[in-house]
Amino acid sequence: MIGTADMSQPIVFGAAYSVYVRTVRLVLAEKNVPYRLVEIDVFGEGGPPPDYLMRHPFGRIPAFEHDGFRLYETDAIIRYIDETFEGPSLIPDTPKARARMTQAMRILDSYAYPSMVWGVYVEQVDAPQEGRETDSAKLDEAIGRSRTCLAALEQLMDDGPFLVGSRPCLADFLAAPMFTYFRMAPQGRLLLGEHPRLKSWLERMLVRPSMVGTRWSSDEAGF
Ligand SMILES: N[C@@H](CCC(=O)N[C@@H](CS)C(=O)NCC(=O)O)C(=O)O
Repeated sequence: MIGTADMSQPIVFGAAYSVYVRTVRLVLAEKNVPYRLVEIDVFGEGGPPPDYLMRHPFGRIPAFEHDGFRLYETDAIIRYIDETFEGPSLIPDTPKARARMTQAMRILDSYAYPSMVWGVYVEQVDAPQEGRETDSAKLDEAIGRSRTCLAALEQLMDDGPFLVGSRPCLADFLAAPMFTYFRMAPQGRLLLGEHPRLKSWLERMLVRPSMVGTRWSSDEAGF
């Protein structure tokens, strides 16, 4: 849900194509919080607009503001949203499940994002579209690392149906945008096919209204 001018509404700074911006928007949508999206393109010529660095000194997206409170780093933003707004909690109830969620989120940030998005999707899909040759050594290495990520996440998932137990949590909304990119790459789709529990998890995630409402590419629809 993207609202119009209400000053108490949270503002998300970023671009719809961004994995991490989408995570913040998913969490807002799941909590049913109206927000404004202010377009910032960090990949445009010249990089992020200079005044954006006041919001995010590292020049990444997203940045966030609510009631004059400014924040960056997706993990901090989504935990703040979960605790501040009403709606279903997206943090598990028990210490063990919370630890598992944090573990999954660190795996996603540290290992899955670089290999599944930058290594597999960007090398196999973006590079040829941009007239650049795929770096096959980089792609091969990323495929190996992606395999490890998939195996680790599927192992944590246990019986599911979500990444940490029976209801969706922050880890699901961090993972879904990354997996959506991964699945758009032929190698990603192939690898996902070897992990049926993660594959059905993604299929369930893709039809959630929050995912449909933040879809940015027609390529992500269809199985
Ligand atoms: N640690 C940051 C990562 C955010 C991030 O890497 N965003 C990407 C877009 S999905 C970005 O801004 N990339 C710009 C760049 O690498 O220069 C967070 O959790 O918010």
